[in-house]
Order: sequence, then structure tokens, then C-alpha cells
Amino acid sequence: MTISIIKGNIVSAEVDAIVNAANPMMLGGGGVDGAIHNAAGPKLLEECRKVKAVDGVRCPFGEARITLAGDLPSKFVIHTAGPIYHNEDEPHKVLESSYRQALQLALANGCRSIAFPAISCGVYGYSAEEAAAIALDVCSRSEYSEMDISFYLFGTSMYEVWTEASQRIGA
Ligand code: AR6
Repeated sequence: MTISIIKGNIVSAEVDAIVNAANPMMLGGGGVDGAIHNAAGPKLLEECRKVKAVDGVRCPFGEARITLAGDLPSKFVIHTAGPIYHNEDEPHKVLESSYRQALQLALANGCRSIAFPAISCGVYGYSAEEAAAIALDVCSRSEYSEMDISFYLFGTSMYEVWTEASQRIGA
């Protein structure tokens, strides 16, 4: 297993699957979700529309769904809706579940490499330090030891938070 911390745009990641910090409707949005849909083109939205919806919800908070990746270099996009920090009593459980479900879907679909953004650390309001500790804890579990995992962080401060958290756990 390798865990790489990269400062940059996740849409350029040449991996089997990139993870999208989506919302439960899974039909696009701002932030990294908007960047991924822009780079992938309309085929990604078509793929998302095929995912079964219940009352408009394709991906409940803390869950993950997989689609093909349109024009992106990756084969798949794994969409997860991380927690809205201030709406949850136990946001860490929801964030942990987002990372775990994304990794499990990647493994189940034969992926060996996966790229994550800082899920919930933008408009969903999660503290970067707390989120980095959870993300790295899940990703360093032995069940994912076959995976090459990279984190694409936007901006120097987010990159530094993730770098320090990875040094703390020796990843
Ligand atoms: N590559 C890597 N990281 C990025 C990129 C990019 N191209 N663009 C932004 N980030 P956010 P959330 C960083 O708000 O908090 C959407 O509207 C960004 O700087 O994208 O999970 C969805 O549709 C931040 O550090 O996701 C949902 O409604 C991190 O990615 C909602 O936002 C996550 O910020 C999800 O909110």
C-alpha cells in the first residue's frame, strides 16, 4: 500500500477511481463536484442519472455509489456524500463511513488505485485536522493494503494539514 499526499487538482489523477465529494442527489454541484463534472463532460451526468434514486436521493450521507468516469483519465468515479458537519450529532461516523464505503466499492470493482479529495472540508464545514485524521486512519487499515491511495488537496494549508496527519500516523 502507498498513501500519497498531493497538492493539486483531482481531475488530473491517473488512477482507477477518483472519489467525488458529492451531495445526496448526485447530479453535480460546486467545489470539487463541479470540477469533476466539468472535466468529465456530460457523460458523467448521464451515468449519475442511471443510479437508482429514492425521492431524489441517489447517495445518502455516508454512503458511496460508483459510475463510469466520462472523459476523465480514471475508469470510475466513486461518489460519496460526506457529512454536513453541523447537521450531524456524530459527524466522524458519517465521514468514516464515506471513506470506508468508497474504498470497499473500489476493491469490489477491481481498482488498485484511488484518489480522494478532502471530503466535507469545503462547504460541508468539516474541520480539516479532524477530517485528515479520520481519512488517514481508514485508509491505513490492513484491508486496503493492496490499494495505492492518493489524496489531492487544494491549497497549501489543506496540503500541510494532511501531510502532518500522515506523518503522525507514520503513513
Ligand atoms: N481537486 C481537489 N480538491 C478540490 C477541487 C479539485 N478540483 N476543488 C475543490 N477542492 P467541497 P464538501 C477542495 O466544497 O465540503 C458540492 O457543491 C476544496 O477546496 O467541494 O464535501 C457538492 O455538490 C475542499 O478542500 O466538498 C456538495 O453539495 C474540498 O475539495 C458539497 O459541495 C471539499 O470541498 C460537498 O461539500
